[in-house]
Amino acid sequence: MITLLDYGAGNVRSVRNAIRKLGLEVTTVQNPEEIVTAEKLVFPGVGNFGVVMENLYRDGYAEHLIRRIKEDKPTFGICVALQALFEGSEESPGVAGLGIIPGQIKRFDDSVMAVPQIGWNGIRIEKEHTVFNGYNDEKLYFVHSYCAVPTEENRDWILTTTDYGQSFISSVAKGNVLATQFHPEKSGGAGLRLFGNFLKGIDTIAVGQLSNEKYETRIAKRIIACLDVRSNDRGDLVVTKGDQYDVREEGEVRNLGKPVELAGRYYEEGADEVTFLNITGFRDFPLQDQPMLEVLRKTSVNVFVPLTIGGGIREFTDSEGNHYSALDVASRYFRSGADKISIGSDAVYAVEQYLKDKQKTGQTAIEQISTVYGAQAVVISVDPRRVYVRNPEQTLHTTLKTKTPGPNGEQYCWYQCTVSGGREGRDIDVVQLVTVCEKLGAGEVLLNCIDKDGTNSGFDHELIALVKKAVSIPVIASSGAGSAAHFVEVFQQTDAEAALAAGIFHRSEVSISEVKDTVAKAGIEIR
Ligand code: 1PR
Repeated sequence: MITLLDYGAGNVRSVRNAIRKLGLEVTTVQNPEEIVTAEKLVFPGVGNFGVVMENLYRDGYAEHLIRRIKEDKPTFGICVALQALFEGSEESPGVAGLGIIPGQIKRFDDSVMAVPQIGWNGIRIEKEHTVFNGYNDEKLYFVHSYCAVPTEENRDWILTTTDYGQSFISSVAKGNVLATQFHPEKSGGAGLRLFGNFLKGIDTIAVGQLSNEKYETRIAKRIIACLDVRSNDRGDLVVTKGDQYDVREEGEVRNLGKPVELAGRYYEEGADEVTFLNITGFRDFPLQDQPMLEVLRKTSVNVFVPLTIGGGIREFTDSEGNHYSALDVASRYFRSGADKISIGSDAVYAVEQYLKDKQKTGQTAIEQISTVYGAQAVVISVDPRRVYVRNPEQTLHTTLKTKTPGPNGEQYCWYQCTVSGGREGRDIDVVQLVTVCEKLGAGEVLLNCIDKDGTNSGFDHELIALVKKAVSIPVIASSGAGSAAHFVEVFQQTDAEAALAAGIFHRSEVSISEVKDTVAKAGIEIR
């Protein structure tokens, strides 16, 4: 029996599902004393260091955790739980950590790499441990902006280190206590094996091999499968796909499959992440009949890679006058199995307001959600469309000189942001949108392109390069993939951290494993 400490931290459902998948039973801590008495405790942590610590102190958990760890009882900490073992964090100055391991948690340097680190990276094993039994140098999933730095004082705790612009501590262990910065419950088969080794306490002589000191770990480019979901005219929830956002064919909504089944297939094929976009979420309130919550709950039972959900993340008042903040809506998604939420239309409105007032309000969905769950949990989904101009002076917006001239031979274009699934163009450009969203606390950009969507003609490299230059958060290239070679091109010609596709995967034209093989053969780091 595994005991889970659930104090309202992010996606605890996935941790619970992973434990069950390993054939173990799981119970949840009901009162603080159980933290000390539990046979094996899993201590997950997602989000902001200060919020996590506040919850631990508020519920009287902190002192019991310290006691448990000092008594060397089997404990597995995940992500911010690793950070909580240290004395404090730059993320929340003045908030004390549990103070078990010497040192402060520091922010990654965003002049070197995109921050947060989001994706699959390797580990360098610094001391032998049975948890690595059967571990085969696979990459594991990380998502964080802050990290623990190796020092002389904490050396006896270091189990693995990882490189991301610098070397950081990717797991710690002493006696029966172990904590990982990566998410075993989101790291596919490799993560489950590692998690199982600890939780089942396999009595094994085989321990993980120490890594060669010179071995450098490298983050992989991610390949993401995207499922645009909506109800068809018969009321069934289906995966659909548009051509330049038009999802109807002969009047009917295209039906390319069932969301949970397709997500399962992509996981098996090696997708690094799965994204669901509720494409009518801007007009229907997604918590009304809860279909997307159900999709997440069911998907997360068998899919152990990160899940992102978008569509309809905004505040809402229903017909009975019940008010839901964007944070309420996002929280429901996180608790149903989402690791990240993605905001489309509401981000555009928030940026318009910011450009008008020239100041933050603290009230936007981006700010509210990233304050509680961390920037890494907030993705901005951008739906831009090209607007061609003869010369840059014709507009106040940021233009670029394009290699694909407009219908009347125009050499320049800017990218207009849209809302409501591309139906309405607004007077802001993509550079304004992403730079302000980053300031407000977004942690990643999902960069669609209406002109390219469903065309199979390759990604819009000019757009991607423009956005990459404007922000230091990771960028997911999206729209237009028509072959495995297009993924190679986008990674060779831009610095995008990830590439996403929909149509080619749904129509089984190219499999995810084929894409990954092709990208790997081109010498690009891949999982
Ligand atoms: O505005 O916060 O409610 O979010 C709505 C979300 O739904 C946004 O993320 C928006 O991108 C998405 N959306 C709305 N309408 C559509 C539509 O297609 N009619 N889908 C839509 C966006 C674009 C991508 C697609 C890639 C790759 N689809 O997600 O998956 O373009 O496609 P491809 O590989 O087939 O070219 P809100």
